[in-house]
Amino acid sequence: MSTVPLSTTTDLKRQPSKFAQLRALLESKPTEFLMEAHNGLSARIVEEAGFKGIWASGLALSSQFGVRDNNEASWTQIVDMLEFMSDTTRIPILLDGDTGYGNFNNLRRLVRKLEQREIAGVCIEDKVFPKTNSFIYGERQPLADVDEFCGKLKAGKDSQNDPDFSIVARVEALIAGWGLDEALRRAEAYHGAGADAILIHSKLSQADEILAFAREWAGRAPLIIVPTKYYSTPTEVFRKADISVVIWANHLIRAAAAAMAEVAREIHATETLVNIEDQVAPVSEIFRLQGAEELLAAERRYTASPDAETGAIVLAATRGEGLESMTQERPKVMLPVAGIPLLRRLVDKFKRQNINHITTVTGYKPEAIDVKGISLVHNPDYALSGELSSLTCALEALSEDTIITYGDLLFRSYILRDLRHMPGNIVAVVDSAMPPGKTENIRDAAFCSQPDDRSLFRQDVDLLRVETQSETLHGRPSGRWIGMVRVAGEGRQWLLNALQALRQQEHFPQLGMPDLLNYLVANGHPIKVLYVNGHWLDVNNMEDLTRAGDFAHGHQQ
Ligand code: SPV
Ligand code: MG
Repeated sequence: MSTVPLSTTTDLKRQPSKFAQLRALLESKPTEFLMEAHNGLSARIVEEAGFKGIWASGLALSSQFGVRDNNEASWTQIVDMLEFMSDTTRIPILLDGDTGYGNFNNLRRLVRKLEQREIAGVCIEDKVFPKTNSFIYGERQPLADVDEFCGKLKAGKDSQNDPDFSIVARVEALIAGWGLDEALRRAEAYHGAGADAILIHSKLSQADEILAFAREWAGRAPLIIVPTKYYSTPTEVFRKADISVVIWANHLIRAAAAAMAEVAREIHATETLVNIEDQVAPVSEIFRLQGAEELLAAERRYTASPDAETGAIVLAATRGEGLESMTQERPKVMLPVAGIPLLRRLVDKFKRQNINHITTVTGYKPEAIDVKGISLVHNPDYALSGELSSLTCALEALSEDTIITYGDLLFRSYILRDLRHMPGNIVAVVDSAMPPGKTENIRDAAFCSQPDDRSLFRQDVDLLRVETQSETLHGRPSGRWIGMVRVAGEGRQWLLNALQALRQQEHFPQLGMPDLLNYLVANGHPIKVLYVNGHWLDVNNMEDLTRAGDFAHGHQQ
């Protein structure tokens, strides 16, 4: 199956040119098949179905524009659509070029424009511009003068650059009721003028006149047929008659028209989508056909900005100690601060910085989490386990650079912005703003290689350890880890390995994020420090909640 994304032609050089492919189909001894397409999507679908070539049908192209098959769409509008079809596919396209949209000179220009878009060939019919579809009063339509048409063919062949570009001459003598002899006379003349193949058309419901033509023609040049009207003829008959190419000329546009009409009627009648959803292609299938995956991969390859690639994991499983009266029915992260739940505020902060892939680990009262635009994963053991157990529930999110954060934080936006742009595979945010001499009651005390020197623009400081038992701190901490860390590049693998190792430990269910940070440092993985000075808070009790309200209103620094 092809994997060419729409609008990408990068791999086309590795296979025979589209011109050579079409020529090979025309000259193939076994009968080959072209399938109609009328835009980029249908061309892609034809290729994925396994066809080796595409018929860019004039009937289908005009009808997808909603106009008649009478050259109402201009030739440049047709060529514009062909460009989309060609960009989407690796297989060759034969354009149904009607009469060539004018005289010999118009055809010369058309051939050059088609070649520029890698359209492998054009079929022109010996009628008069503006033409009408052969199945509408075909017998009343005037045929082109043979000499004039031969001149047009010669001009087209003389103007092509690629020797494999093909020009097919379509004989309308049977359609117009001029009989077999005239059809053969014309076919012979066109072949002599340089046509690479002859398309013999018929509007009868039986294949007799086509088969008679094929017998008399006797393989003088490749022969193409369009069995729209004599569709009940077994394909084996065409093979036996040495038909080079059979064109299934209009069946995708007809399939689309029937399906669209049915779906539109159903939705209009029922005023709901519920009956139709399972009958139409899922949106994901449309994305696949458009090549959406390729663009995501290209973004990863070509966008230097971290904006496109950072996700977030929010640890939000706990009920929240010290807030029991407020958390009967909801986890702590759903407590409103100035009317907006903590988690909603956090998610908005992320989204404003284009961090849209947000995974939240739930535990206590997950049903109360009512925040749109995030993925939820559940830690069923939340009541008996700690933060690392929750984090392991969200490991899939670590396929990209990720900010891991507690769910009860409020902070100024610049903290997140600076964290994203800080170099380092793992970066922890440490608040150095502590009242002088204060070392008691510091949760998550951070010990760092250097104290915060606020006179420096960018400090290169390593985290040494985080201590959680504030009563027994070993020395004076440099600040407090605020509960937010960025994991990027190979830091993601360090973190996965550390989690894997810690899971083997018996007391894993009791471990928290500081244990993970300490394990990483102890095993030689540097954790860089981003110092901040206030401008954040976490919510652990009623007092915090009141302060959070002030903070949210911008009353507190
Ligand atoms: C087309 O597909 O536009 C053709 C073939 O010209 S037919 O409609 O059968 O004439
Ligand atoms: Mg046509």
